[in-house]
Amino acid sequence: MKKLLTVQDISCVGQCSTTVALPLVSACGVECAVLPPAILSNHTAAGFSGWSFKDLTDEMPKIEANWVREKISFDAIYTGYVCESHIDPILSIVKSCLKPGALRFVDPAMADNGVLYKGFAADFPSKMARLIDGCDYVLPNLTEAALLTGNVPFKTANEKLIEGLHRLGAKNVILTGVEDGKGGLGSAVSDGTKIEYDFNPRLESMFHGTGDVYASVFAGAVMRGRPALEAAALAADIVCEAIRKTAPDHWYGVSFELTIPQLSNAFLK
Ligand code: PXL
Repeated sequence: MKKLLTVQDISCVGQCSTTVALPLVSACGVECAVLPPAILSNHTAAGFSGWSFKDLTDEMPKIEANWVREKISFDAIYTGYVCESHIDPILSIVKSCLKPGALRFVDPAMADNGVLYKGFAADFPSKMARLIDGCDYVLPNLTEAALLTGNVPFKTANEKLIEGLHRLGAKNVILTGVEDGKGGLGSAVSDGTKIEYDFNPRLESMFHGTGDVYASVFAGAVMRGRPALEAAALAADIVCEAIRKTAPDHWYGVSFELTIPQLSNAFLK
């Protein structure tokens, strides 16, 4: 079994970040170790009026030192929602705890719908870019891609965003939220030589946490040997199914839990 380390917060309530990654990566048949660099009472997106935040930056080098002493190493690292103070400790773990040839997945979870999430300074995208340099897969939405590549205000062609992300040092770019002009919504998958697309019919409802579901399934599927476009298509199918299974009055996340049988079935053969 492959062993992946995910580094993103624990939002105790909210169906996002670590509480999504751990079950979904596991459902793919990949061992999922976690390093939460902060614990929040709940996520910071619309609906909640506030949150508690316990930063764990100081713990990160201690955890790393123990892993080094125990000779613990990983086949992949998958980072999600993190803060500026977490970036140097993560880069240190990348150096000390990854096996040769290990994969680096970066979901630059920091913005959506044209704005940075609450709490991030305007220059945060340039800090997040440090994680992208040398990564194997970056999975931004359109807003994150525009902020990372300096292409605001958000009217740039997808191809230019993708080119900018490769220039930041990503080997493969999975750009989400791409439209096909015919009512379809999906992702563009680029390996730097060609761009392929995966589309699904657009679902009208918008839910928080779908980016985390997408990135978790994508990382799990790639670790199980799926080519990037196939992993992207599976991730999108699981997101769509999670949205369909979420009750209309459930407002803070998607019921991804109900897709776990479908996800694990995809890895039976
Ligand atoms: O889903 C991304 C995410 C993760 N963690 C926290 C968040 C968000 C998005 O708002 O607030 C704490």
